[in-house]
Amino acid sequence: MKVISSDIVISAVRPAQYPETELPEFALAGRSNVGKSSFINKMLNRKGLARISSKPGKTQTLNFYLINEILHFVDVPGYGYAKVSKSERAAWGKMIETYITSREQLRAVVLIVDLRHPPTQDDIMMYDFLKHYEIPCIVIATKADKIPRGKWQKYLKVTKDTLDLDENDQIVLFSSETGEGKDKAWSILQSYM
Ligand SMILES: Nc1nc2c(ncn2[C@@H]2O[C@H](COP(=O)(O)OP(=O)(O)OP(=O)(O)O)[C@@H](O)[C@H]2O)c(=O)[nH]1
Ligand SMILES: [Mg+2]
Repeated sequence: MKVISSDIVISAVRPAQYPETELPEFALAGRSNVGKSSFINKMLNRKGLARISSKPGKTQTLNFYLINEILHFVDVPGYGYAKVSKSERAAWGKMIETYITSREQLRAVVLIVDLRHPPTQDDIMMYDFLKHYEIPCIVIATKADKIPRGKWQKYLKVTKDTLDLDENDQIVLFSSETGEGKDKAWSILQSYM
């Protein structure tokens, strides 16, 4: 997809703040600091649109991005960040659950995992949560630039096996540094629109 326009629409914490449209929507989920915001920027060819940080926990709200006036990406705060209080964690869980289970135009969740490491317990929980609610899931194994090309398939298999990936779910090897996987990711997203 050729991205002509992209802009943040709103940072929301509750449903009343979600944009009132019926445009197809894709939400980004993943561990804190895994590269969700970087994925968005790469897909949109926008360096600083979604805020990136070397510190985990940068994204705190549901950030809606409007693309080409025809779809939304929703950047979601990451999970698994240790320095978060119990009550903050519970509030996060509630916010995500409300969004994922109530948003009708949500076409799929893009689950971002780190290709370098087997998916964590939290990643597995998120994947199983999506399966439970029958939300289509597209797995993006990012930071591929940190692994030699010759080992990609081996690492990809570990990712698939650890998540116990469903045959119907697609997985894309990705890098926000090099743009690897970008075209494939777009064509999968478009197949859900
Ligand atoms: N080498 C490399 N670094 C990456 C890649 N994607 C993200 N990073 C780096 O990983 C760090 C975290 O990236 P973010 O995009 O902010 O991660 P996030 O998942 O949005 O983090 P939170 O908002 O805290 O949940 C930054 O230092 C990025 O530059 C990638 O594909 N390759
Ligand atoms: Mg972020």
